[in-house]
Amino acid sequence: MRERRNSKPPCTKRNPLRRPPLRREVTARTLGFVAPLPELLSAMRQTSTFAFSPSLPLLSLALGLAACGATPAPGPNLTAPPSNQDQRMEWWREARFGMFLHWGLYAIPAGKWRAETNYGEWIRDSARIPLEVYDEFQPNWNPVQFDANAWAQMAADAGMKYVVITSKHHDGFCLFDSKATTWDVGNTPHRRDILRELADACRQRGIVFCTYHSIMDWHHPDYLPRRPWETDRPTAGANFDRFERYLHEQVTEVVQRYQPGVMWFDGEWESTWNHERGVRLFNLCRTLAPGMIVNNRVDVHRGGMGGFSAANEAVGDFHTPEQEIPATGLAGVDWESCMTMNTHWGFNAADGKWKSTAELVRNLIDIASKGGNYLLNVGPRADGTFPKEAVERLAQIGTWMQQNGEAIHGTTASVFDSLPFGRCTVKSGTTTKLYLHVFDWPADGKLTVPGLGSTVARAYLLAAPDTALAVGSNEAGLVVAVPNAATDAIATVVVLEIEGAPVVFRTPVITVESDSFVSGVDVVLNNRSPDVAVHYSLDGSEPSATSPPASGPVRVTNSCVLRAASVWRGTRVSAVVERTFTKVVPLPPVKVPARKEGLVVEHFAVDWQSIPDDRAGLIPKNREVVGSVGPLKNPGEHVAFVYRGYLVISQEELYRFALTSDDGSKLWIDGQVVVDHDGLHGAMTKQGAVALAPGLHAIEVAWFNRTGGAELNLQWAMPGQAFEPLSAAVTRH
Ligand code: H79
Repeated sequence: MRERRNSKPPCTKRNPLRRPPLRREVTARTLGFVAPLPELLSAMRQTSTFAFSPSLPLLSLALGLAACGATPAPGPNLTAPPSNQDQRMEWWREARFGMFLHWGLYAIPAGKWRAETNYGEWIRDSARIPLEVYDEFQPNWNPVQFDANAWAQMAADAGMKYVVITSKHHDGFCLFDSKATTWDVGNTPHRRDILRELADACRQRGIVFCTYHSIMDWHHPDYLPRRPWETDRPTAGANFDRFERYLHEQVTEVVQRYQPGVMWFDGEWESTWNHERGVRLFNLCRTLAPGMIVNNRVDVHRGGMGGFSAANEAVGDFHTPEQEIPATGLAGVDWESCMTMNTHWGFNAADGKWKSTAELVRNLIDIASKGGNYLLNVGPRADGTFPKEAVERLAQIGTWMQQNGEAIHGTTASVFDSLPFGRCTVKSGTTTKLYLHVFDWPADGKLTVPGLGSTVARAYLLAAPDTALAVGSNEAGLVVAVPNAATDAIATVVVLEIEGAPVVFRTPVITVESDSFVSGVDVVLNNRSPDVAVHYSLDGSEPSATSPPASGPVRVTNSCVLRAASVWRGTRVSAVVERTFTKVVPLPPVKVPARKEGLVVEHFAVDWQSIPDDRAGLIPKNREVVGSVGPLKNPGEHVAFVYRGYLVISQEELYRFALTSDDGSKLWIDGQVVVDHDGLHGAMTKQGAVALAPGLHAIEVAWFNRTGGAELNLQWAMPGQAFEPLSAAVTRH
């Protein structure tokens, strides 16, 4: 439904990542520590000086050392009962900043194959390197300069609180010595267990060690599909169920041996992966380590690189926008933007397009100000060193973080919709701290903060907390007297301390199921700020302090333009928002004789990229009667389904429809397009609405899948009610 915040009115469906955690039987296994004791003891030996370290709550807990008086800092407690999502996410939300590490055999060609120099971790696929040729990299894996302590120290010095490393990327090669394959570091001249060394080095520095594990696997014989160009790799005998067992076995190895704080899946979009397999893998993770965080790519519902599909049943703990920062964050869910430092994930020797330190730090600030995490990538060289450009940038980021880390770690999203000079992060408590990250320093020494009603108890530069700054106000807002020059060219942080929750003059947000209605519609007006009221008008007049206040949902029963603004102490303090509401006349029923229950669905073998207007002449290869539109079971590729029949309407109302599909789909009622969700895309949901009079109404749904993941689901809802699938009882043919 909502691909992004601010797109459509929020639907009434539950947010996928806000769903109550899966309830599973609590057994000794789910609560017990899953690593065998010898491993634990060896971990203890290797980190014995850290027995009291706050970075080891897991060990402390498992071995009963908590009684020694150490207060554990936030960190994953992987054995914690799974019930509390806030508890599970606590360390991760505090962290805000982590390091992504893409390292594997692809670092050896360093992006170059024949004349091309633009490859990365996808090199085997992009350069079409046959398996037996790619296999030749394995004996050449010998990163003699690999120093896990140096890596972990660079992450720590940059202010990063977690590290996510590729236990396996799409090429299938494992950075740990797996019992399930020889396609791993254990079978190289180097032999050292990269993950073990890095996990230990991270824990010694209070960094949470995490792993990236690709579902897609271009090496395992049972993985399907093959790359389209791999015509000489036979698929006969390949068994994807057996691959799934291999995947589970390896994930179990990784979790039990290295106890990652996050399991970061990827490569989930091919046709063989589906929601059921995603749920099984997710449940495996929850069983192995109930406190471990799992990203949304375990399931098939990410809905494009932005990753914000509202599929009801999707599992996963956080969303994963890739190479982008969502314009206004992702409302109401945990999210992390992963981004490269240059333009490649894996090491590419020819890539000179490095982002500046200023851009990287401002990305971190921007993301934190929107309530997300920043996972910044490094692609180490084959010899085990970081590219010098990465080393420099990490050190420079560290310099900024050393001074300003307080304004990032443990903060939450800005309370302002936008600020003219930069960004804001927040630390709440009895005293709330607003961290103003100033990108554009005011030349006149006056920093204006529009829209803040709170009284500021104290203002200061984070770099000079002992010098109080004078605070005044003018008609534009609050004004802080700041030095004439910024202390930091990247971002200078000004701190405002205020008592209690901040009073902010935000423009009201209108939340409503639909802009059209039959009998009436409830409109929620909210400016998300305490002490500031929302006043509205329905007659086109300018809303002011004398207009009625919205103390609850406003019921609209006639066509009108609703206008609303925030009012504080008798004065309008925000811009006006408006929305047009239309009373619609329901479509009359169609006159057809009595019918049998269900819809007719016809299956076609076609190669659509969009739904053609002329579908009448197509010859179906199959036809059946069904009670609902989706879900589908292994529908295959290059297929289209067309559903036709009638809907039984018993109540005159506005009916909302939510159409989820991968690829495109379209819904017509009585010949009118109600949801146009056409085109090639991943699993996403789109809504539409239509007013219907009692009786029968013609319904048609067309859907197609070209290649890859396939999904279709149609749900409908009456005003104020939850979406539900169609059923045989309300369909006819
Ligand atoms: O590991 C790095 C990349 O190698 C990996 N993700 C990061 C963290 C990556 N794999 N593929 N891609 C990035 C790009 C893939 C894009 C697409 Fe799709 C896959 C386009 C169509 C299928 C996923 C599903 C994105 C849109 C729909």
